[in-house]
Amino acid sequence: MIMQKWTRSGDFLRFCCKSLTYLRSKENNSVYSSVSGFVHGYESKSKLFEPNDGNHNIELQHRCSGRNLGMQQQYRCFGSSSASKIQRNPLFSSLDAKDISYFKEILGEKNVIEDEERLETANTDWMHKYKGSSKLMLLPKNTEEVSQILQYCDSRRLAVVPQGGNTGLVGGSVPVFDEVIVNVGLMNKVLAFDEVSGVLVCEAGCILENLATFLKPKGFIMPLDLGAKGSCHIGGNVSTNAGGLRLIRYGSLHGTVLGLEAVTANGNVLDMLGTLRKDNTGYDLKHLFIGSEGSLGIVTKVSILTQPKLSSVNLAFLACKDYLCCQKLLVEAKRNLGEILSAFEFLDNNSMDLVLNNLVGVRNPVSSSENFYILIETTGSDETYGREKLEAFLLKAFEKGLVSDGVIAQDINQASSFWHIREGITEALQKAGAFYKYDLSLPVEEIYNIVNDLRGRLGDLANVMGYGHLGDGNLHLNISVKDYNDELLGLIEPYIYEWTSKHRGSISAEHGLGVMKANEIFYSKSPETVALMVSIKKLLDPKGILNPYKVLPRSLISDDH
Ligand code: FAD
Ligand code: 2HG
Ligand code: ZN
Repeated sequence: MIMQKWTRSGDFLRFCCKSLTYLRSKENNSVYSSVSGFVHGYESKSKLFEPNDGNHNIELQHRCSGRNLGMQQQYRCFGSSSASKIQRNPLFSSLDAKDISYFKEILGEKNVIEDEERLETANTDWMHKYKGSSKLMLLPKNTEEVSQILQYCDSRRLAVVPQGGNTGLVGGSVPVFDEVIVNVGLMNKVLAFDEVSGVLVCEAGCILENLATFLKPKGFIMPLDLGAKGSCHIGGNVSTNAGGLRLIRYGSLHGTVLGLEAVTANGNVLDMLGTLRKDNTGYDLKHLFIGSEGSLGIVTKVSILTQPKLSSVNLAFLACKDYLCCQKLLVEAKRNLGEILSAFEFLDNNSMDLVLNNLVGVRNPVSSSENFYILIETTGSDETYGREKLEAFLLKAFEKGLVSDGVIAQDINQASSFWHIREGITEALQKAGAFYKYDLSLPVEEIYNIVNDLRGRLGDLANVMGYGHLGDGNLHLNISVKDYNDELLGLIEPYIYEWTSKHRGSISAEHGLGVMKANEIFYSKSPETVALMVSIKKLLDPKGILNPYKVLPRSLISDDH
């Protein structure tokens, strides 16, 4: 009965289920067609992600218990195997006055930061979980300065943390002890854009959202988009191999980054800034720097393939009664929306409640609460085709009982508000209090089993939630708790890692290993593979000054290194 109405009517989706609306008018098209690159953001984000300019106060919540901020030994905050100690590598030098003078000479006084407030910000990660005690942040303006800094630090054996927008979620972007912070935020120029090929060449410190803004009037979009876009740098994105919301459509940065320039620990500048789609001349070494989290070099320039901004963008917010429906919907979406599918994201009811309870002005777009919610975005070049295709797809999905309720955004504001729910979960967690964060790749059919298993294991002790990039098999498993608690952590780890390993998943789908998971790499990589990684690290950074204690197991790196 309902379906008959639906198929007959021009704005049929409205009748199909109470809250499903489709009201995309001709006038709206022009606004809505400019959605990409904007709609994934939300107005409040500029408040959320302040750059490290030191002009704002972060109220630090000193939640790290058992931590000794002295120079020799520090407890890892909230990481795995609660409070495992990290020893400062005794081979590293400590800063002295001569070092500071040298840096002032090459960078100028104002780009050598010793100010306590600014250092407090730069020493603390976005989650306020990891905190170092660096006494110095350097702000180079160009590659030559980065090279001089590293050459000097290498000769003095001063440890260095490369830092971008400091939005990383595994403690990789802040010092563990007194490492010198090298933040490339002043290296923020677009160097070239080719409107024929769509290749953008820019410095590493460009903020992702600024690049999107630069491209918009030219009719292009960045091939990646993530909630932290208002602060994260393209250099940070490359160094973490960030995934985000568009990976399902445009692939990973291993495909879209065409070239880069990086400076290795001894100050060598590696010019690999090619702009070609195809180049099979020997080993493609740029890939070593994509996802190596600042452990092999500082990325200074990036060449990236951008995508044409297409005119037809539609976003549906759907409710599903169980995980099997989500799974089937994904299979159907890939089969039936294939060429226009640009995002397939999911969140469970616990995540929805968390957002509703902790973010201001958010409401559930569908009328009743359901166990799961899915966001499907389509992007194509033909407005009628895109709209009809999505409508037909949703009609079928309702008929098959895969979707129980849903809404299609009717304008840019509505689309923004839908994305705000999905992108706002990370912020909502932060507001709710303490949390343990995991970022897993798993076969899609296993994704929700781990959430259920963990719920069973933790009972009332915690609020376990699952959300993420379902289209890419990437689960963000977060555990919201009242207070950090070692006993609880003991129930979570290594359980999650073992579970993931048993299902041949990855313990880091997109956030990296940082300091949080450096010692857990074996859950996802074979000993032989890790041994080769260690050899590469030792080859490119023989004194181990770049981002120490991160990425690779400390036992394999420290002593002689
Ligand atoms: P930072 O946090 O400053 O650094 C991250 C790592 O890269 C560190 O190890 C650092 O040493 C290294 N690094 C930074 N710049 C350089 C450089 N120029 N050269 C060498 N090494 C460098 N991540 C995703 O993958 N997908 C998401 O959808 C996503 N969403 C997020 C949403 C929110 C709200 C937040 C807070 C984070 C999110 N992240 C996501 C994580 C984070 O934003 C990304 O990892 C991002 O790519 C980090 O960029 P950044 O410039 O902030 O890097
Ligand atoms: C996202 O997809 C980010 O929203 C953050 O990768 C995930 O909060 C998280 O765990
Ligand atoms: Zn993510």
